[in-house]
Amino acid sequence: MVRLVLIFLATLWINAGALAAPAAKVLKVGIGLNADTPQGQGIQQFARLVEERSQGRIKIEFHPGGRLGDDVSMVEALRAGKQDMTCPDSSTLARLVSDFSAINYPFTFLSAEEADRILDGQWGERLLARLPQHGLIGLAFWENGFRHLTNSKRALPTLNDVTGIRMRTMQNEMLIDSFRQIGFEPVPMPFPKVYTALAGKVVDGQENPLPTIVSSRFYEVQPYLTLSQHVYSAFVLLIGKSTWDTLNPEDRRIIAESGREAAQFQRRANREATAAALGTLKAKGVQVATIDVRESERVRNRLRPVLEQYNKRIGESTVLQMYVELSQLRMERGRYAAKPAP
Ligand code: KDG
Repeated sequence: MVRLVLIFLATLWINAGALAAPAAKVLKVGIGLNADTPQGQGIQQFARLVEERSQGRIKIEFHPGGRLGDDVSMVEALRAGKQDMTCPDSSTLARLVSDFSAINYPFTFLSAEEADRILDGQWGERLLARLPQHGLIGLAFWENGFRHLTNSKRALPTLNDVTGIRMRTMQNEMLIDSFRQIGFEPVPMPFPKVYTALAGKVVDGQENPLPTIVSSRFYEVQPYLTLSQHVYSAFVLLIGKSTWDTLNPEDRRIIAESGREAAQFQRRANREATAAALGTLKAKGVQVATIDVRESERVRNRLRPVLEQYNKRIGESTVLQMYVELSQLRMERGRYAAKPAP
């Protein structure tokens, strides 16, 4: 009798296990910046949306601060199926699809509104559509922001004499060649190594959006800030294609929709952080110089030979289409967008 009761209880236990919800699918997400930055806040918003909409079927395991590697190595980890998601600067995707360099063309976007319209429109969609053949799914463009220069050697109110300044750059050939053309000594380097390189005087300067200069505490080792707004940088929220292919259509829809919705949240957070960052940097004692519109135009003309070379490498139709859409946008507004305060 006892034996029968035990068998009955064991059957109940096994059936209960079989009826229990299947284990959640865990997506491992790594980024280069800290959790409390707009990029990190965007990932946490994305995680909230995904976990809520999938009713817990999908969980996001978040690794900020470069813990899983730098932008280049994390993109390769997605392609190899060793990591599920990341959010690199778009410039690091140019090694796979050269067209991505066009986003970082110096002095191209005059406002965040222009960037949003181009990146969220057909032009940006066509760029993201080039990623699956490289093992990546681009879910949405997020915002890294307008980039400004810092250095530890001297104030730079113009860029007409930057001889001898070793400038850390992102690992993107167009940017490396552009900084060399301006007169810097470009030093391409993964982001997680930048603070130590600045502190150790391995490089003299770096360039990043103001929220990053604050959140990565570059002001501790960079007394001079030049408000140059020389490049607009976008992030791309990516999921590895091998991960994407394991998801059912409903979960793909949830991931894609949440990535696009979190883009709006992240851009707002980045613009709020940008508005606050300059005051913070001044309060930290950073000496601020501003590149004026005439100087921007002078540098832009000086970069023309480099960009003409990249137009050919990227494909002139991609670059031409970007400028056509920008001109249409500017005509719609009846004016060239004024250069916004950083
Ligand atoms: O993960 C994103 C970061 O690596 C970001 O800071 C990239 O702007 C960037 C840089 O300068 O490397």
